[in-house]
Amino acid sequence: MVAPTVPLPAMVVLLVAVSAMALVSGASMRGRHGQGQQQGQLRMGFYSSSCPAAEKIIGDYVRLHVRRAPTVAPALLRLHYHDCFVSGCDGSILLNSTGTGGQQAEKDAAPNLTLRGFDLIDRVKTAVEEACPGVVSCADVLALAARDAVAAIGGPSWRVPTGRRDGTVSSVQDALRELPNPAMSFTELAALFAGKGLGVRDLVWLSGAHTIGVAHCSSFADRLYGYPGAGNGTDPSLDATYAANLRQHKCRTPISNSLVEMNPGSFLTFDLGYYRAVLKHRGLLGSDAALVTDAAARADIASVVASPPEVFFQVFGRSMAKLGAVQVKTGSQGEIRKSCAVVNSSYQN
Ligand SMILES: *[C@@H]1O[C@H](CO)[C@@H](O)[C@H](O)[C@H]1NC(C)=O
Ligand SMILES: *[C@@H]1O[C@H](CO)[C@@H](O)[C@H](O)[C@H]1NC(C)=O
Ligand SMILES: *[C@@H]1O[C@H](CO)[C@@H](O)[C@H](O)[C@H]1NC(C)=O
Ligand SMILES: CC(=O)N[C@H]1CO[C@H](CO)[C@@H](O)[C@@H]1O
Repeated sequence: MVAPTVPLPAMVVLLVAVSAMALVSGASMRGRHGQGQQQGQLRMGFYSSSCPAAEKIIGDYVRLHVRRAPTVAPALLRLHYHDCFVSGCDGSILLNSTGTGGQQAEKDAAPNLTLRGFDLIDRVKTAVEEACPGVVSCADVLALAARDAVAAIGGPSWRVPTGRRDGTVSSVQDALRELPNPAMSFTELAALFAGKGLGVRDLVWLSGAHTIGVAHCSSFADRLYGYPGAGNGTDPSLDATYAANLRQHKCRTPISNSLVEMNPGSFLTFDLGYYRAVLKHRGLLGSDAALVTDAAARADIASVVASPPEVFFQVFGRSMAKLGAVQVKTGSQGEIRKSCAVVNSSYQN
């Protein structure tokens, strides 16, 4: 069974629909700065005549697997987010590094080493290829799969207009330059988001994805050990009781590779626990803690925490729709990859 989706008040649904349409045209406007190739537009049901079963094949496959392994949901959400942040939502995160002397792919960038879900996307793509060979892009498969996985654990759903084309380049250097880094300040994060056409509120709401998932100790160990200027080595912006607990139980050494739930106690439930933790200075990553260093962001978070969960679902979904349109390739740009791990010119049967 599909996990129940929370019924949204009619007004909220209307608002989401309106903003999603606005975003689609926003995407095509951004696309016009492209490389002189023919531009298209993302639109709802792009494959409705070329591959009518595509969205159902993807959704059914994802729901089946999320039921068996719910951690697939945070994994796919993170994969889609990383894909969009590095050279746009063009499936480049899915490409393997090429052989000797070849390009080292985004997949192999240090922050990406803990990404999961590649195999699942490859299998979904295979299922879609069986129905309609060479029609549906890997970028769209990933965007739809991430949405369906989050909805399948009872999280929000959002509109995913399709028509993304796949990129042919994946570069570890681009990944290191474009990906947010957990140690960035609020200003640095906001600037990075602005470079992608995303606002400060998108930064705040997309961070809400940390309500599901886990983080390796190594990604926040600098806040627990040897923090610059802190006599006891602990980042003073981290709640002291929580910090002591982490050092004693979860992350006993700075190089510990243990996993810690980013929303302790409900890391597979899309709820307000993450924002409550952040307000109590219990956000794990430096970038989580950074959110409450900005007064407006802190007020936004407090307001969502005080509201019914549907409000978080609505703002999160709206920002996800925006993220999914970042620097997309459309029209005749890019290609429709046959296998998500390799570009068409390297594809071998
Ligand atoms: C570390 O020291 C600071 C003051 O220098 C204090 O505010 C904080 O609570 C201490 N943290 C821990 C984990 O002891
Ligand atoms: C990519 O390769 C597949 C299989 O050969 C083909 O169906 C598809 O049209 C190709 N796409 C592009 C844009 O070259
Ligand atoms: C991509 O890399 C993965 C992991 O190294 C490997 O299992 C897979 O076979 C590769 N896919 C292709 C199409 O080369
Ligand atoms: C664990 C790990 O490999 N961390 C690396 C993540 O990437 C940054 C660069 O963005 C490196 O400095 C870290 O060492």
